[in-house]
Amino acid sequence: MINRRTFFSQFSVAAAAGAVCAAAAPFQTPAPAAASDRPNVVMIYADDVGYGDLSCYGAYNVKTPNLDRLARAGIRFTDAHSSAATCTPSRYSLLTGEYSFRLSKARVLPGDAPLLIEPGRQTLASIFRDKGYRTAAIGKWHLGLGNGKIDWNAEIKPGPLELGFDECFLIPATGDRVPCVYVENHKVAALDPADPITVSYEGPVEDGGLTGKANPEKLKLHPSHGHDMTIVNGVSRIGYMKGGKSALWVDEDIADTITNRAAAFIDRNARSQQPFFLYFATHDIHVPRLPHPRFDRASTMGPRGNAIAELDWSVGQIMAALRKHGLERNTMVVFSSDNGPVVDDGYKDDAVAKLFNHKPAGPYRGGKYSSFEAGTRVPLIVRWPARIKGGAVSSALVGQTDFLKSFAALLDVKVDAKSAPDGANILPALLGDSKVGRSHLVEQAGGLTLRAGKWKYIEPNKGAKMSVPTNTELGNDPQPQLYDLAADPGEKKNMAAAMPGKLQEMQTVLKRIRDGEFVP
Ligand code: NG6
Ligand code: CA
Repeated sequence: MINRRTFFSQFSVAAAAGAVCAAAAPFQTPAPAAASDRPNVVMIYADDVGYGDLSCYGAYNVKTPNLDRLARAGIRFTDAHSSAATCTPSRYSLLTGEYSFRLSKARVLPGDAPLLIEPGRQTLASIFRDKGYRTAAIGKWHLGLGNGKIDWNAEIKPGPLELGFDECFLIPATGDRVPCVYVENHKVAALDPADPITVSYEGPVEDGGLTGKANPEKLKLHPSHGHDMTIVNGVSRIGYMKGGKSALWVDEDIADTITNRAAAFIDRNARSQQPFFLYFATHDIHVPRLPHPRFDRASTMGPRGNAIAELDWSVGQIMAALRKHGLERNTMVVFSSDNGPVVDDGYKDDAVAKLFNHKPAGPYRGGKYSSFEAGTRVPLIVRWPARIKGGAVSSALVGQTDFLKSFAALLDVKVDAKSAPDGANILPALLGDSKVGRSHLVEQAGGLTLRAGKWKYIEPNKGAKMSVPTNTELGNDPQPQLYDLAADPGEKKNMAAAMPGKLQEMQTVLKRIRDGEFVP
């Protein structure tokens, strides 16, 4: 380990060298820099991208050259997991290192929910900030804001700034939930005080605008299920709002807006030679899928495929921003997704009809919302040329819940005894030094599932077997399910009856974890 002073001087030398390169020839590859133990870290967290949605994971009908390059220069993980099969709980675990099932409120949140994470708690961001990094959250948040009922026209806090981020520029919840405005630090960006915002999830707001339900003729994108409330930019949303006209986002520009913000954050810190942690949470490829029209022909799959291409473009822009400053080699770039894929998630965007031979979940069963593997098995790519040998594929079992402890290990930060109770330090796996990650991992969808090596146990659950609107096999069954993922990655053969000993072992471990024990 090098000490902090050595690190900062190394950083400065590398950054200064980069700055010179940038002035002379912006895209020249800088001279190799030694790996610092405190690299810049950019975490690109995509939304609803399935295991099979990138070309480096076997996608058809869309190409993801920037992500493929990332994988070629880094490690591509084949058994990486979000903590849950939906967004809010996965993000909760990513930032806190705690399994989301422990907090019953950690479910898909409405757009006016209070902040889920307790301010002052150690988070993925605070460990970087405490180590002298500049930290930013840019893009989708969906972890709630404020203490109670939010007044969108006043200071909105607590939020990311109270959780270890120095700055933020947010989509407060999701693209399909009101309010359809960006929150910058503690305020709605570009809000005209003369046109205040009202938000309601209980019912239409008085004198509110048109809704998808009453005025479908005003829509440019129609809902297939739900999503029939306030119309913003020709798209009906979940929830009701009025006002804030100057602040409303344009869906087609979201990727440009947040990507430019992210690149500007990199620029600013590179210029001031300040190490940084960027949490860049894309809106792509969540619904409503309205990528910029320049991506209209980027895939043959319509908006869902084009949104994947747009996501890939964003990744390319981030990499270009790093390269411009000579920071590409000594920045650790992590790419992953918050849950598995869904094809029809509530808008008639042709995604089902234009799937052709593309398999969003790759070889896995289920998808977003599901206890089957595709619910949480997501792409994970880690690239850091100064430290990681490129072109590797790792089958280590790793969870996003483990990032906090792993980065704390990288930065040599002490994690408080109560923090990140379910996270393991899997840094050696993330850096490719070890082929092994965790031996046990809990995943959350309808109920809980436990992975132990190749074994997967899905606890009995009385929930529906299918989500009809999204056409997803949810993995719920009143009987226990046990699968051998090595022999049966598609979870077709339930071994529970044939292997009562293994079943009981899995049940016992899951109970211990549920009761609060840390089982790595
Ligand atoms: C569902 C929405 C879906 C999506 C999801 C959250 C309907 C009918 N469906 O309730 O469109 O917004 O919530 O997605 O409203 S997530 O990726 O943020 O978890
Ligand atoms: Ca999601």
